[in-house]
Amino acid sequence: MRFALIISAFLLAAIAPRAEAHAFLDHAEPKVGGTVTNSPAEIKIWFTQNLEPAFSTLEVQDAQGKEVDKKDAYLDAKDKSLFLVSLPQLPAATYTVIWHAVSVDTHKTQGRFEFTVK
Ligand SMILES: [Cu+2]
Repeated sequence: MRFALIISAFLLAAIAPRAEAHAFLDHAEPKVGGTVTNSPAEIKIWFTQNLEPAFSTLEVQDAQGKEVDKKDAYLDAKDKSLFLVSLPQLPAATYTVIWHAVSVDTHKTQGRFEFTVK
């Protein structure tokens, strides 16, 4: 029993550093919390790891929680860590970007941020 506990402690120590390999938001355009003067043609999010497109989602909502993007979220053809969704012309307001990412190592992460069109 004690031996098993020691082994599990070693296993946990070995597994823990891999948590850093999840796909987290690296940077975005428009910037997280940023303000832009023109309605952007799309949202771009660069992740720290390549994504699995079939299970990843990217959505933009207005202040009422209504989805305003063109529902065409896609990965860049050359850079599988770049996730995009197209936008129509947006009126001046603050919008929320909501993402759920499944990285190629199958780990799930999620997050949200706001940007403002002035
Ligand atoms: Cu991971």
